[in-house]
Amino acid sequence: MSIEISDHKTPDLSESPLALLDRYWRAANYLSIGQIYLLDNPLLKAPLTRDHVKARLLGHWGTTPGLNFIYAHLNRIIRARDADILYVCGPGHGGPGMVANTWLDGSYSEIYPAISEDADGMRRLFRQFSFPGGIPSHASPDTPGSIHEGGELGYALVHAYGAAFDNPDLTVACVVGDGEAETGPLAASWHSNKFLDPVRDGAVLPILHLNGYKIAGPTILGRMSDVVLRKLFEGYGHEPFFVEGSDPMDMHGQMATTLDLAFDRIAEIQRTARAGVPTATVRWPMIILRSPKGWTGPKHVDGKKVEGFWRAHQVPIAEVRENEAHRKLLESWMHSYRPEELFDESGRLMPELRALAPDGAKRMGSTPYANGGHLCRPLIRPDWRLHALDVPTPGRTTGEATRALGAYLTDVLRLNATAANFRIMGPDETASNRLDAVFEVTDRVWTERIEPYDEHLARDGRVMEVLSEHLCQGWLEGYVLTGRHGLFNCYEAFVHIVDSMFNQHAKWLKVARGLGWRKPIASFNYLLSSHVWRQDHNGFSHQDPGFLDHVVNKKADVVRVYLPPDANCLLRVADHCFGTYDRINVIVAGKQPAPQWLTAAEAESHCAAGLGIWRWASNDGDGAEPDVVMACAGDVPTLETIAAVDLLREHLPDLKIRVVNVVDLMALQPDSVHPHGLSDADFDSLFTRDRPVIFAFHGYPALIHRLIYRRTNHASFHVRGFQEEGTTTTPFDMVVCNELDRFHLAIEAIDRVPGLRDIAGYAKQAFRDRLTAHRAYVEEYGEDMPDIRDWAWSGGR
Ligand SMILES: Cc1ncc(C[n+]2csc(CCOP(=O)(O)OP(=O)(O)O)c2C)c(N)n1
Ligand SMILES: [Mg+2]
Repeated sequence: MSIEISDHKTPDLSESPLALLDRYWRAANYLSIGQIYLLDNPLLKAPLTRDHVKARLLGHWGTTPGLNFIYAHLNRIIRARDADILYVCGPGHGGPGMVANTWLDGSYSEIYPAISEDADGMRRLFRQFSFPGGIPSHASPDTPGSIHEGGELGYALVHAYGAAFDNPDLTVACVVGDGEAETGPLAASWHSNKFLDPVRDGAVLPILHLNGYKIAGPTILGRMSDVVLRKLFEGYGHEPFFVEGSDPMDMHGQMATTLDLAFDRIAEIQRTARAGVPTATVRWPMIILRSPKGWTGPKHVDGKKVEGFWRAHQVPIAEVRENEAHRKLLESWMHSYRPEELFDESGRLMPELRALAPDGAKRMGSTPYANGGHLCRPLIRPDWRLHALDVPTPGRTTGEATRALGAYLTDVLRLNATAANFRIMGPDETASNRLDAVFEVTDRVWTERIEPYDEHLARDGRVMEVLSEHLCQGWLEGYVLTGRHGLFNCYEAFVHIVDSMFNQHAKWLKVARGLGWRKPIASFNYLLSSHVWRQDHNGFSHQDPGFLDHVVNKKADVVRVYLPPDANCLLRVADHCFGTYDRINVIVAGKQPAPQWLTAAEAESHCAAGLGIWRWASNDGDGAEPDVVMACAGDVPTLETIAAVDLLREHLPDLKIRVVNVVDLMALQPDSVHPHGLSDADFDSLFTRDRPVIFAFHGYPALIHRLIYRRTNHASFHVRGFQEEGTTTTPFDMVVCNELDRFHLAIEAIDRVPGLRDIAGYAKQAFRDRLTAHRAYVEEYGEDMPDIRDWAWSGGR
């Protein structure tokens, strides 16, 4: 077994600025290693013993020295230029580096006073890392200065751009791992620069961390020559600057010069653009930092290459407790940073090093941009009732729910134009989802060439359309995390593309909510339109309501799911969502002309309750229990339910029917599980304790069972929803294919109400006949039967 430690050139202690900066970097590296390894003896004043070392060695060294190098140099830039910089750390597994740096600049101890700026604080800092009861190993919400956990790789650059939009004074320094750069979302993210307006937005400085390796192999970009890399990134619209090597002092020199150049370029681009000088396509600078993975760590361990290789990725010397030789090697590695030159007797950072870090809110660990709630101004919301549709009688007028929302959003954009804190993201579907009224007051952001015949494209638009759900999601995450508001409108089926990003944002919110120092941020709002039931142009590939199943896995505190049955309910729900914080709101609403049910006043009370009996559609109002509850959630299931009730009331006038509509899906869960949940008593009052409930649901039926399985009447719930049957067919045929249509619902009611089956044979047969007629008609004429197309609720209010 053998080990070699990298040579550190001893800087001349008469100390040039860069030699001082090198010392600062060594301090961050020392603290990073301490976090991975040590329980005690933080300053190594005593010989390192077994008991000083953690039993389980967890963390990532390989990326960390590079992250620390960048951090130290950004500190210099902030001081020199009084810059506002947010550090987004793509390889978030380098958490020890982020934590070390925020401890060095004092931010950490201000937030967590127990981790004080002395030897005892350093001991606690080391101990807590990746330790039960302590902090996680990544740049998680616990980490000051972070808006980006970086656990699931791929989203660094898109978060950085989201943060930079509408923040003209901010520069986001975004470190992208070269492995991370192989992910789909990151690969798409390079195009974000086409959506950045140098006049009203801040800047993003991508720093590609080309340490050559991932966990266990080389990276694609790492093996490309500089010539090829330059072409690649020029193609993406960047001007790449290379910083390459391993000699620390040489690298400090290169990095300082290059960062100065990059910040000069950014300033020049912004100055020119803000002075109104027309510019050709802007070429934003970026840095390609080619440095060894595990830089300054052991070169070889047990004869195997570590520094400059993937073996440096996690814990480079593994058997430190059991193997005394390994322990000695760790000790000499840590001593190679010469802690006595970095920290005074009491464990405080030497004052000349502390002076290198910025002060107050300029510190990257304390910037308010990384704690967006501090900057968040409530969205000014118009009165949604101004956009409400007139509904004199339920089910007799038609309207397009999302079109009404578009008009409301237009007002939102107008009212918040000065605050410049609201954006709408979507993969090319704003108009298709019928939100196009917004183009009366804004445009799509576009900084590329604009042709005279193009429509609604402008550098300063507030609608962001790119055919990448990853970018839409990530931009909006970055935007709300830095204190703004927005809406992501998406086809329902394709929002699955960001399942995983949704997960990560939900996890972030869950943890952030438990940290008193993180201020609430605006909720992330989804509008899922072009939903499963009305994919008239597209068919099976576009028919999938499963995002809801995915969403409800997450902590009840964080997620809300709304299924407004008509336009007025959609307006009320959306308006509510825009006033909420620290949540993910998912709204599913159709864009097609559909019957309208509730007046604005009715929508207000119905949506406030989350669910309720629709008295006008029910006939059990005489105090007796109903024979059957017809329940529904979602616009199309609501239509089919009301139509089924119409049929049942016509054919079986003595049947006592109660109609319950559910807008807020989470209300179905018990109040012990979800804050919006109904008490068991209230649930039983609505759905009865033992009457059959025919539930027509927008999504997969199992989800309803999952939400209500603890309820008294669960055994009597018969849920119909999407059965994975789909194609390009008529709207009514879609529901028939999935047995969610009015006839199947009515037949189910007959089958489930005790005694009814025996006396309702004629009605049942009539309904079956209609289904047979439907099949023949659609296959003959390619559209729904006239009595289906023209159906309207025959009752009143
Ligand atoms: C999406 C995703 N896939 C896989 C992983 C597992 N993983 C963690 S680190 C890593 C390698 C990262 O390499 P790179 O981005 O080059 O980071 P660095 O070399 O700076 O550590 C992988 C694959 C992950 N975190 N996220
Ligand atoms: Mg790498």
